[in-house]
Amino acid sequence: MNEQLDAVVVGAGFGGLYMLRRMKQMGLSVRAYEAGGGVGGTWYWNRYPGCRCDVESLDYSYSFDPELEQEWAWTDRYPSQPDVERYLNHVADRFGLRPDIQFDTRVTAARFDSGDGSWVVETDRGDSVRATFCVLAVGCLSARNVPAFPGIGSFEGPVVHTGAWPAEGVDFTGERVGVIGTGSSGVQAIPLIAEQARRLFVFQRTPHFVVPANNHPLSAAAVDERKAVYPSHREMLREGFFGFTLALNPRSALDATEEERRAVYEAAWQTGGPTLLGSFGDLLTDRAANDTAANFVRGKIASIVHDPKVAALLTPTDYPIGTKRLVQGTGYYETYNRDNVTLVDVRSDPIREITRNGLATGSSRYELDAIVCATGYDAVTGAVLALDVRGRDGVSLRDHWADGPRAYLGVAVAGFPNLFVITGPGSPSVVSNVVLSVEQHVDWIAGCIDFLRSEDLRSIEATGDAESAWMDHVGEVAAKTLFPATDSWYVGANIPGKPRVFMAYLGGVGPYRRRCDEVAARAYEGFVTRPAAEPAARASA
Ligand code: N01
Repeated sequence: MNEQLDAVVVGAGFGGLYMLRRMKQMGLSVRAYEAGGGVGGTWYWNRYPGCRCDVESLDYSYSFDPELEQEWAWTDRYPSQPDVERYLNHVADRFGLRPDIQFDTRVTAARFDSGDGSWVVETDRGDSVRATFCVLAVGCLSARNVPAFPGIGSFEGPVVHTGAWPAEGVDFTGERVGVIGTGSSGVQAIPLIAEQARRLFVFQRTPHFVVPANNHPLSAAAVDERKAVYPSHREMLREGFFGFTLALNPRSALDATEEERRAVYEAAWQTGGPTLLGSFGDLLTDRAANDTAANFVRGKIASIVHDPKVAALLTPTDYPIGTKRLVQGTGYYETYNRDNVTLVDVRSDPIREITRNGLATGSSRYELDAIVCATGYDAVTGAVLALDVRGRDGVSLRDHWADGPRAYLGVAVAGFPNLFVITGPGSPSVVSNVVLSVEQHVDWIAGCIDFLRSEDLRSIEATGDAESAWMDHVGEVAAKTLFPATDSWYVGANIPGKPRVFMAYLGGVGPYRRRCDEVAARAYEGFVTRPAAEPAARASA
């Protein structure tokens, strides 16, 4: 007989830890399974040089406990990977969460048993437990994408993905290193690898727009100032658009003169971070407005990079700025002025194969001692579908999502009773401060479970109609922006064969929260609930 729990939580990153905390507070019997050897999720695996968050520390942290918020001392404007990992370890200990987490254990399958309305959860360690609720807190950017380069297994040196960086580090001293990929991870790692390696070859397929992060130590005064107003600050973020501190100027870029725009963009460049995208109200909705910001950054690239041919290669030309994640860098463009760094354009001359001792493009060969894949993730859905999830009647989630991911409010899936996906497809997740979004989801799920228990209900399930209507809304909102047309991981374009759907909700975290709250206030409108005694039946959809 399998062990019977109230809930299983898959993952012990920001989402899993807080879900575990809430469920323990509610008195549920709960176990979290975590594939890593420690807590942190993304922040456990991404130990590559330069890894740092692109949301500010004072925003990228839990708000659920005022004492935690007051006592924790962030030191930098943007937290480094070790900073965030330390913080999450502190959270796990402070709230006594560790005993309920089984580490080094990957959940392989979650199957709904219609007979007793339980989820049967299985792991790669041979565990098989039953739980009334199953929460997938597997992360939006955790299923690594390692392209199937022919010959990759034959390379004699290390091949390291940025999202699976060895804890002991990698010493590139005196080596010839190839980095494939120039997104957020590559841009952070490249300047530091360049300082250590003898030679660095950067294999770039698509240039990203990179703005300065302008990270710096936080002054004690700045921290105190924020701590003094934390409750109202958090409330403002919750009601806002992105959920992080960003001044959004409503004015159109096209209403400003060239001189005004230049001054605004220059100030944003000096401030660093995402500031540039808040400079005018229509940068992400109007191509002509967007071009003004894109051209400003293009001018910066030309002014920083000495070799005009290299500068041209580094300059994005065929998509609007901000529609791929705006990358924040530190000394990134300057790195290409170093004698030991070579930029290789693998758009015009694609990678043909990895050989025993290097990499071959269509026309050239590069001898390498180590290869770094900064090649990103099968975002939002990859980590969910890595599990064999089966709902009512044995329907697999993979089949349900065959034409693109679908989830009501980004949290619940029709046909999968009592299954919750934290920051799932159709939630603001990856276009927001994900910690804030995680807290919203966890609180909403906890409220939902409370409701079921107080009403003596056994299960809740999104209807197909509610799910479809929500995904239509997500698509309609996205269609009003410049995002969907760009080949980005937001639309799954980086994964061959992945259905093209804009996967995040672009309506803003404030309006999203209100919609979720309304649904709850209307006794979970768009869901079907069933009483404890009645076996789960098909939801009307
Ligand atoms: O991944 P990416 P990432 N041949 O998908 C290239 C968050 N994050 O790990 O653009 C050659 O952005 C690919 O090229 P292309 C953040 O949300 C945050 O860097 O597809 N190249 C691209 O250049 C971010 O957006 C932080 O043409 C190939 C790169 O690999 C998200 O995670 C830090 C290729 C992948 O870029 C993902 O970022 C790190 C191939 N076959 C990550 N396949 C911060 O908070 C892929 N590429 C700062």
